[in-house]
Amino acid sequence: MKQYNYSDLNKSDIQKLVQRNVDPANEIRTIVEDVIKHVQQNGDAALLDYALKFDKVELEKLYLDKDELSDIAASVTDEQKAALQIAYNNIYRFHQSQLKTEDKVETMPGVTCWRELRPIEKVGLYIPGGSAVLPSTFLMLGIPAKIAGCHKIVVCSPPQKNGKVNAFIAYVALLLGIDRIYLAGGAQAIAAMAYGTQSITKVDKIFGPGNQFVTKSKTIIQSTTTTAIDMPAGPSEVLVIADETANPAFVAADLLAQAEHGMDSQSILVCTSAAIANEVAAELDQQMLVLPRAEIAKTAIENSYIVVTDTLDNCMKFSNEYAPEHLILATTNWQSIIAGIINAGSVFLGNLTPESVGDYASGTNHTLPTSSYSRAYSGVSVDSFVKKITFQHITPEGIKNIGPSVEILAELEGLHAHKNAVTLRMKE
Ligand code: HSO
Ligand code: ZN
Repeated sequence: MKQYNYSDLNKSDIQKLVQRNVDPANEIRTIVEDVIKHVQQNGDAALLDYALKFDKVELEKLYLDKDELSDIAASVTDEQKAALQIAYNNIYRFHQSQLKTEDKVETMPGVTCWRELRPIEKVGLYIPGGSAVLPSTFLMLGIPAKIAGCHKIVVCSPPQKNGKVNAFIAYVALLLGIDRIYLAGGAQAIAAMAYGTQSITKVDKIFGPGNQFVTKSKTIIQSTTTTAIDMPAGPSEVLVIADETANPAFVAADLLAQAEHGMDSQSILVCTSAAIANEVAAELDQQMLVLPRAEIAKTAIENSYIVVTDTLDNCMKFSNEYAPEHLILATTNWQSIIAGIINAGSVFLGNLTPESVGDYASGTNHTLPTSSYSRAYSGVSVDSFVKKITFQHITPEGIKNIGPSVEILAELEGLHAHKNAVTLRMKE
């Protein structure tokens, strides 16, 4: 792995290091715009065309219903079902706690304001089916959508060559009480959920990760339709902060876990000594040898690096500049540095907390802001599936208290109809 000394880096070096692979991707935009247009104009027929063209399967119909999903899910073993159930329960428990009723606030006597949650009515979940099929992502999106109470949950996932979805995806649909999966993938699935087709309902918000085509499609429909998206998504990434109390084998395993996601993934180590860096690098080379996805991990590691500095404080400074999706604090001193975290999607504390537990089953969501968006975005949660509507109520005492100030404010803005709406009520 490439290695840098923090003390040798000036501001612009750091800026270059923390910059993610920005792909101008105009080529991708052109392809995706064509796909979107085709779906907009031809609906289901376009989706069937693309299933043939991109997924290499001739579909008889565009979806799988409950009975078909049950048949497909039959191959899931009891052991696998039990593990999925534990993940389901923990994710459910943690997300359930996010549903909170807020207090009403009397801002002045007779003037009361509050907020109430309402679910986003129609949501679309995109479950990728590319190089790794991720039923865990289905849990991470489906559970908060259910808890929020979204009325319509449209799920799209690309068909496999046999015209079906993977057994685990089918099983998770049944766990979530979702009775239908649409067999559509890529940019076309996003377009279908944003514009609606004969069989797919137009949704209010689309969630889920995907390849560059899916991501581009999400960013385009966000500005051309009334459908919102969860967040801009890029390749997955982890930053590990380690000191001499870290376990180099654990750290190497965490870096590789991230690297195996994709060749464009990034695994960054920021540590307090060159000795730690060397131990981790040696471990990483060893562990890589036996990984089935070593080819992918190797490329990702080539695009990754180590920064060596002398204090945990400097490690945190670099991490906040990088603004990672996942931050692992591989140190027994994690408690003393938590307060210094400014930018991160999800944080893993201490030597026994690998990112993998959050990816699957601790309860936190793994749909997180990448590409330094953790500076301004939060990961997916129940909040992502609800709107918070504000309410206010004024009593006779309230209009007396607040009316005169509003009259003056309306007057100073020259908006006399506004003023009148208050004046008439004050005369009552
Ligand atoms: N690390 C990925 C999530 C995931 N890992 C799914 C395994 N399966 C993005 O946070
Ligand atoms: Zn992962």
